[in-house]
Amino acid sequence: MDLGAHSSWWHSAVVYEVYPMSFYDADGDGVGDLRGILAKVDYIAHLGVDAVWLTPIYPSPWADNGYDVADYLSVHPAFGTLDDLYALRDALRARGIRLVLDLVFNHTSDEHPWFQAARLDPRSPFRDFYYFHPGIRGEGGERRPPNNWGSFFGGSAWTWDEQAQAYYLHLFDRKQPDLNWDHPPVRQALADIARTWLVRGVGGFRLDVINFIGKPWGLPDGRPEPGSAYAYNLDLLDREKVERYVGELYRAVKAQNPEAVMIGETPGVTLAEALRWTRPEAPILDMVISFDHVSFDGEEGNKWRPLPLDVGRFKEIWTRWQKGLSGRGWWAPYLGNHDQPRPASRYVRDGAYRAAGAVALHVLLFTAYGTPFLYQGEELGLPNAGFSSLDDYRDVESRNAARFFREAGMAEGEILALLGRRSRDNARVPIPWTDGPAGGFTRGIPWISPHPRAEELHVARQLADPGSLLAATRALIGLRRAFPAAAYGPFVPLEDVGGEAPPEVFAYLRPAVLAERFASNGADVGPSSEEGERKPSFRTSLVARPGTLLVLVNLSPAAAEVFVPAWLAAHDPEPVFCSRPAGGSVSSSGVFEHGVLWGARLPRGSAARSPGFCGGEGSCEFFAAETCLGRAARLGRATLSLDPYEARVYVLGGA
Ligand code: ISL
Repeated sequence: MDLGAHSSWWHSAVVYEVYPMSFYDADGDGVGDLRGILAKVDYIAHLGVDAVWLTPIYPSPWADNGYDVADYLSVHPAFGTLDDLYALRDALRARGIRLVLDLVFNHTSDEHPWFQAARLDPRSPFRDFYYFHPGIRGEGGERRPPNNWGSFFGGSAWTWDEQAQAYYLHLFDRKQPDLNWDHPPVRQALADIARTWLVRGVGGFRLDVINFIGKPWGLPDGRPEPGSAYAYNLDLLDREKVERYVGELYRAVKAQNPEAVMIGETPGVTLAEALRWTRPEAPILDMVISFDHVSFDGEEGNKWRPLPLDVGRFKEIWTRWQKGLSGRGWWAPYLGNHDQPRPASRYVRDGAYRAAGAVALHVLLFTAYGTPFLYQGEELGLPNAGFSSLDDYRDVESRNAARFFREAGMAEGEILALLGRRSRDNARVPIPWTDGPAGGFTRGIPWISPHPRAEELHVARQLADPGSLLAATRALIGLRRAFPAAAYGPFVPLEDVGGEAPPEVFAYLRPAVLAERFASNGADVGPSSEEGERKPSFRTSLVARPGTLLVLVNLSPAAAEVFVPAWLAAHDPEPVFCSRPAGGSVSSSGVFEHGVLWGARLPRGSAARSPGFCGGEGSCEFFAAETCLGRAARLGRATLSLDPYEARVYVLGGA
């Protein structure tokens, strides 16, 4: 599908996030490495993804698993060499997959030569690369940090440095001093680094916490978090600076390679900002990674005060972003990553339905507007690792939090339960490849305990099982390819065209109308008002072109009824994907778990862009679980009932 002037490869892409420490260890030292990823490149290609985002692979003291960079242009020896990275780049490229690197430009490591020089000498040209401050005097004359900002990893965001005889700012760990983007040489140096990587043939960048670079002038106090001395208010950030500085970097990168993608990780970003920052006519980013849908299940957004899962709220947020960005901006939909709990644990309320729930979540992800991001292990449906001992946790955030909770008098069992739900390590344990020791991840001792359910959910087993989540994930990525409306079509909730769905059922259309309008008039596409959406002319335009999708996903452990308006049902929608729980079994770990029955029917020729997707055959009668597809075929009725965690995708107007 042609997006004209605004068309770019990432609009139809799926990105796979690889966390190198935990992907595959080729040299047996217990830490994953680049040659390990290289060894698994066919596995990545087999998923059908278009790009691999590697989290930081640079030299680093690993205070924050590599997000504390000591040298932006080299490779950490534990990961390999620059040549290993080039070999990986080439192997991916040979399979049509681009390599995206993580640029951590809000801060460096305190072991970066810039910071080393800056802290030693107030006259160093690098002093202004950071935020140094003499501090202020408290009421008793004692020295205090210049403001009340807290570090996201605990305590004050300011640390007194004896060598520098000054405080320095770090929004994250004390070993991650923030860079001062107001200082032009900083912006120059960072742009040079990005350009060097472009020359080295990478396909683009994921920009870590890139909106955090907009520190407000004067570094004013913020509103302290309830019950805390510290402020974390992201609304303090200076949006004007973000636009100016990030826009500058964006243009520098695009001037060198317009094909390079710029993905902004932007905690706290609002929908209005996302629209502004990714508008096709004057973007500063190609897409944003937003946080509303991963912060709604903590009290006041605090991850350590988890709330029971409210699927209705999740649906509201997801729908607001999908609908709000449709045709006007671009999003990076995701359900999990290396910072978040596993989606199969977080969004599936009833553990007995984990398998069906994981497929349902992937239907949401791969029929979402934007560029879906899949994090390693999600294709296996791995739940949270949830260690049984606090000593097993490695993450700086988790360890600091555990210390804080212990000091506050929380019982050990409670802390374990909290970390089991929220720790970033839940998603950072090694990928289980086989049922061998350490899940076949390493022949050495893994740097972090392996997944407790490795034996059950490992790759080899799922590769051999056409009914596995891995197979379903591949089919859904293939489906997204076969029906471009899944990527470009506006997101139209069924309610907007006269249908009805209960709060825990996602029901929406992805009409095949957007692409031309996106191309001809990037800023103004999609339905203009809800009233307009109910008009017959709008309805006609929804289904006028072949390839419009109707998606129904029940994300609750109860059966649900969906009302499909008669005019829509009259278009005789044909099921192309369906899934639902099937029977029940007791897993090897003793957990009762429903199996999942799923089926996909993709059009002929859709394998073309996804080598190997249909086992090399031209047609994509891929995996026909006829009972599932046959049952889903009965859409003639206005009201249909969905099983718990059942998901269906229909195509209207012919495939
Ligand atoms: O992990 C989080 C909360 O537990 C997030 O708030 C996280 O800090 C935020 O998403 C920013 O993440 C990125 O920058 C951090 C790094 O620790 C994360 O791994 C990275 O993804 C600092 O570089």
